[in-house]
Amino acid sequence: SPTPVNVTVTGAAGQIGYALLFRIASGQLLGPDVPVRLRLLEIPQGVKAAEGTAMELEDCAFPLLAGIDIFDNPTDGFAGTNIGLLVGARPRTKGMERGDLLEANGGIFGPQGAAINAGAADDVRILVVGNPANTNALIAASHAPDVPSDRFTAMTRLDHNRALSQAATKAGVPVSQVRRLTIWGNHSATQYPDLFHAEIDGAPATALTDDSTWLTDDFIPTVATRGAAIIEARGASSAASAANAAVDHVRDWVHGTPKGDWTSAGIVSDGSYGVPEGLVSSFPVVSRDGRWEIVQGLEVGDFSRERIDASVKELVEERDAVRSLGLI
Ligand code: NAX
Repeated sequence: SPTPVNVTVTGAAGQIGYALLFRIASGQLLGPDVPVRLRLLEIPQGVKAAEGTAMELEDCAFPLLAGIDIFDNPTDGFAGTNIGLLVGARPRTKGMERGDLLEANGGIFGPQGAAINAGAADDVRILVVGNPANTNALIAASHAPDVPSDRFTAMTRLDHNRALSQAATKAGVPVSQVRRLTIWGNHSATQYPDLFHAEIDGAPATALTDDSTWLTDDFIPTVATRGAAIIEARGASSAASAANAAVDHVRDWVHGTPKGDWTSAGIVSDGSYGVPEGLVSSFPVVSRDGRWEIVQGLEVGDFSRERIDASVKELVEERDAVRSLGLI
């Protein structure tokens, strides 16, 4: 039987972790023929709850689950890891300034990047979910000089899926008929969900883009502030949908994106579309042979340019802030 793939999940005892681990263990991340060995990484206070989750995972008797180990330090948590889902992060609490938030997360993602550099498998792939996801990915990558930077990604797939769903509802079609939309920039309220290259049932989505009032006043803010709307309604932040997006991201990264379509992911910029090289920004991407590639040659009109630039400006500010804090 094939060698199990080592999957490390940080923040394993949190709510996204709870929604994510069962999907990984059931085979939805890597496919029905690939056994997985889970490595749960928590802070010491989270270990007991992670043990409870591990008991439930055992109780599912998943045929593909080859083992579960629980760690409270990144060195052990990332030893031999092939896929790392970096979910645990320091949330923004009341009265916390952005600098404090970036610094607290630098204290998490710097050491995790160093542990990945020191001990992860040669083929390691990292998805950062914990916020601020783009800049946390940048911090982790900068502490892993021996790992190619294209192995560090940040999750904007939930934003992408939210946008697909909103567009499908507006067009009155099943979500499967909406293709080629893009999330640009930062996973934050400045993100830009772009419908100008989108297709509905194989044709340009002009019915949507021509409705500039809907685009500007409804679609873009609905997608960009969906996380807050979920908190308002549910009394807790997105968890199952975030876990689902993480599964989508890694599955596509490993197995490829469907022909004729693309998706969105936060990846290290090569300078495409005027996004400064080295920033972790969301782009339209396809996955081929296990690597993300930015979709090239898309025309970017003034409406889109302005919004991409605004989100990228925020990424530059976050990068400059973590640089001046000595975190990268
Ligand atoms: P929870 O607070 O439920 O769980 C976080 C878990 O991480 C806790 O169990 C905590 O003990 C653990 N943790 C904290 N520091 C750690 C460290 N250094 N090492 C290992 N574990 C650590 O949060 P949850 O709702 O699961 O959300 C997790 C993160 O995802 C948050 O940062 C959140 O903002 C972010 N999100 C990102 C999304 C995205 O689209 N990129 C969407 C969903 C979500 O908001």
